[in-house]
Amino acid sequence: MNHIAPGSGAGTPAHGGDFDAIVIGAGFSGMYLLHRLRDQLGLSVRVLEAADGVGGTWHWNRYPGARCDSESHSYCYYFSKELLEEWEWSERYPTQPEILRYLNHVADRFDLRRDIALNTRVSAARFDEAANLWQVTTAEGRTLSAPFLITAVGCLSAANVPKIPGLEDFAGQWYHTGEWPQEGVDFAGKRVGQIGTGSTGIQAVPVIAETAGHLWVFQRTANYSVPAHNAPLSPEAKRWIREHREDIREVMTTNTNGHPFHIEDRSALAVSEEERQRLYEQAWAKGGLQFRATFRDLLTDKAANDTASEFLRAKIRSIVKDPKTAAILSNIDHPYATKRPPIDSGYFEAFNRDNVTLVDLRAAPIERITPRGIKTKDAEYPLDIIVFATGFDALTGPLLRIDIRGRDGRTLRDAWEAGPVNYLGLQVPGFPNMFTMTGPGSPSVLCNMPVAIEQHANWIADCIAGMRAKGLRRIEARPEAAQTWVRDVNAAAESTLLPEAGSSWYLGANVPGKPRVFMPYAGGMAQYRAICDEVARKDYEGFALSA
Ligand code: NA7
Repeated sequence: MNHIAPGSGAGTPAHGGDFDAIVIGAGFSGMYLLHRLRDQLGLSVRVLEAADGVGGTWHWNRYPGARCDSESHSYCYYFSKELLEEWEWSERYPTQPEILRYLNHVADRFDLRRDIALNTRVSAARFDEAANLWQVTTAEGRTLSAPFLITAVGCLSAANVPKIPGLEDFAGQWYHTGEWPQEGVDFAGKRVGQIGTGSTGIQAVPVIAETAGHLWVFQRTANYSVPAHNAPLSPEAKRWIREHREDIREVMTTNTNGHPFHIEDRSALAVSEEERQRLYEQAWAKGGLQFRATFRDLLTDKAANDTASEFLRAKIRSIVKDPKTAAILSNIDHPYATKRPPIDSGYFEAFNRDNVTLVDLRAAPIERITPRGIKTKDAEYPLDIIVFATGFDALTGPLLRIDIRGRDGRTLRDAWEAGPVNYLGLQVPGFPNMFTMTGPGSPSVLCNMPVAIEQHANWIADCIAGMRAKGLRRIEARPEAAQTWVRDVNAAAESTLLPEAGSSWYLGANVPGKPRVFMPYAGGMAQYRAICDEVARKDYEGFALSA
């Protein structure tokens, strides 16, 4: 069936375009948008997806140990009571295969597939001002049009493979964790080198170590990690979740980070040393991202943060038996949680295995990749497989790799030359009727993603519905509103310790040449939600609307 042609929507659109809306991406965002716009607003919608299946991030990230760091009962849609009731998660943190099964279930449950064109990569999108239509071109050269274009391309979907000289000559196999082969990779008995110790690398190490002959972990920046304490959900836990859905939703949609827990309203500096250690031990035993919530000022007060950072460094030293390895792993150059804090299942413990060796790239950087393996300043490591757990060109990358052109042919790349400029993280001035889901300038990656996604999709759908009701055809962020918002985004970041992590992908620092701008909105999801609601209530203040 050719899913790309107009078909199953609500009849021929009156505006002359092929569809009422085109959505790029069929992950959590794109699928909910499709349901919201098609089934609740009655629009004709086409979702274009590069992969051969739905799932977005969870389609691509199949690396060993891939698992979500949000707890399963919070990492799902809440828009449908029936969906919530019929799906039961099996573990505290969902594995990639389980999330993918869930998203496929959603696709079937809401009959989404008939409006999703798979294997369809969008290469360009151009706004035709006279026709008031977005012309969207696919990699195969087909063009589709619609008045509304919504990018649901994900925040972490443009893989970052560092340009290390010699990679093309490597005689073994190499893989990026975010573009993992569907058939998997057999590490049994192999000499494996993994570059990168972010959330992904920290998940992958213990699993790769189980079968690899030997694993060398190439660490540039040491990282904190808190145990996930993952386990199957007990029948009692499942029942509790079933019985408290509304309470869980309430917490997730009213707190700063979209997770099902509140940040404790106490300062790390207001309790005794003994009490602080007790609370940290308690949080460590509980595990997970919630560790951050032990005190309210861990991300705003350096002295408070130091207490958590030191506690976590001491934990590394107590777990890792070889003192030299422990020293390199705990020599961390940034305050805890100023980079995205990983959680793990046996990461530091893996360095106690005979077949795992840490390589300190700070002491001896990688010089090149040779046909045999990785050569650092000190030594050459012969390898059969290299795993790049080197992250993503985050937030702006997935948008900028599409040739997006707004009014007067201006490219998004040009508009964002000095860093992303937009209003509420939702619209870029000069790019009318284009909405970005969980892009830069929105809480996105600082929030539990499905919560951020439902808020965005609902706001966008309500906006489009309101426009249609009033006979309005165009909405565009005003440049002055965007300038103010960019200042607000910067001010929100500056009021935290987040910009202190020099190598953070939040700042774009992991991609050479990328403008160093703190990209997500750090003012918290609750505040962001309130701002968006207020803008809508004031007839979309800051946007220009026209017929
Ligand atoms: P991250 O968090 O960006 O981590 C990437 C890791 O790769 C990090 O340790 C980097 O070190 C390292 N890296 C990147 N380029 C190089 C080069 N050239 N040489 C050596 N090491 C390098 O990506 P993840 O995939 O782990 O996590 C992304 C998000 O996915 C995560 O935060 C969750 O939100 C889910 P660096 O720190 O830059 O020195």
